[in-house]
Amino acid sequence: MGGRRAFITGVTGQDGSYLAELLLKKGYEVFGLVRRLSSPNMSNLQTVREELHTLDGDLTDQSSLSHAVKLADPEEVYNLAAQSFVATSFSQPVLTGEITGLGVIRLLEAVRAHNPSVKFYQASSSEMFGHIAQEPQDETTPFHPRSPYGVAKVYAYWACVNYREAYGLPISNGILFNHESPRRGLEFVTRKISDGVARIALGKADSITLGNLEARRDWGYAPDYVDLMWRTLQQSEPGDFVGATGEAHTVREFLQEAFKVAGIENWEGHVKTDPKFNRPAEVYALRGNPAKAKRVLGWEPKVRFKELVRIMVRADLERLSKGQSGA
Ligand code: NAP
Ligand code: G4F
Repeated sequence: MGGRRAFITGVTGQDGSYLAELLLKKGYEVFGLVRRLSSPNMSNLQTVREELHTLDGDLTDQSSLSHAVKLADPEEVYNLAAQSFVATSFSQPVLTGEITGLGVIRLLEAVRAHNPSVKFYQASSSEMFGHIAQEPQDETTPFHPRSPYGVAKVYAYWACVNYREAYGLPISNGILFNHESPRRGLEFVTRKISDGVARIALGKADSITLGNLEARRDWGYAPDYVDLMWRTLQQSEPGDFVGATGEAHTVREFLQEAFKVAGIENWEGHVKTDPKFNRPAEVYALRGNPAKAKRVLGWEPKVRFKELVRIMVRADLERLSKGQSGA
């Protein structure tokens, strides 16, 4: 008690849970927004349950956000909540716009009314680059989103820039490239692969079915990226920062490496493809240039591709061999 106060939306998600751990270790008092679900989803918060203050609320409900911000009375706000799965944004585009786009304006309004000096971090995304205009992408690369999710993130990004310019609020965007971990949702491709490969290795499944194996991503490790978020809000001036490894690999390469970690040869026989996993518009390749984050924030990702794959496959092997089926 008595340390700096931070408020995290999306605290039950991958990044929110790692960020809560990081801030608690730094001595912050941490408040996390949790929405009501029919089955509570607190599995990522096992390490912080005792210390974390949870507050009820939802990014689609203005009054709950205003109330939560007032109760938390934070110096730093990290807006990580979103409908974050690109494929679902095609089947639920309006909901995605409500949460991932308009939800940000609702939270900005709650913060502006409560205390305009609060430092605000927005979880912007490399999905905004979409149909890429240059390689690698940095803070100056134009946006061309390819999904309702990407469109909503562009709206949210510009809302943050606009509130910074219009009202002088200390708002920053982290434009983060894909980052993964054993806490990644099972529907995202890296976790679908690490979970699938572990099941095959343990004799619980025979194959994995995927979409586009040639898609290329700049994959990093989530705990490295929450450190970037914190560093961003320690600056005296707000700004926008790309977080990336600078290295890109295909889904096929991720598969190859994951089967290697599990000691399985002839991996192609265990992989099927189904066009139902293809997207109406695909982001074929993303690779970031994190030079500004390195120069200004002193940030560099520690975990690289092969180690990331090893961490994820080993974690799923361990979880499944203990007979735990959930994430
Ligand atoms: P995630 O695991 O999907 O977590 C999303 C969080 O948002 C969950 O806590 C979820 O709560 C919450 N949420 C969803 N709808 C909500 C609503 N209506 N009201 C309040 N909370 C709501 O995502 P992540 O990977 O940690 O990513 C964190 C943020 O960074 C997201 O904004 C994502 O779009 C962005 N981002 C992620 C990456 C990446 O590679 N991971 C890269 C760039 C940007 P429930 O648990 O209740 O569902
Ligand atoms: O793992 P993905 O679903 O992640 P995606 O679409 O890159 O989005 C993630 O990263 C963004 C940052 O750029 C975040 F903003 C966003 O919130 C999310 O965290 O898919 C990665 C690639 C895609 O090209 C997809 O088409 O993998 C390809 N893929 C191939 N087969 C598949 C599959 N993706 C999924 N989810 N499932 C498949 O079976």
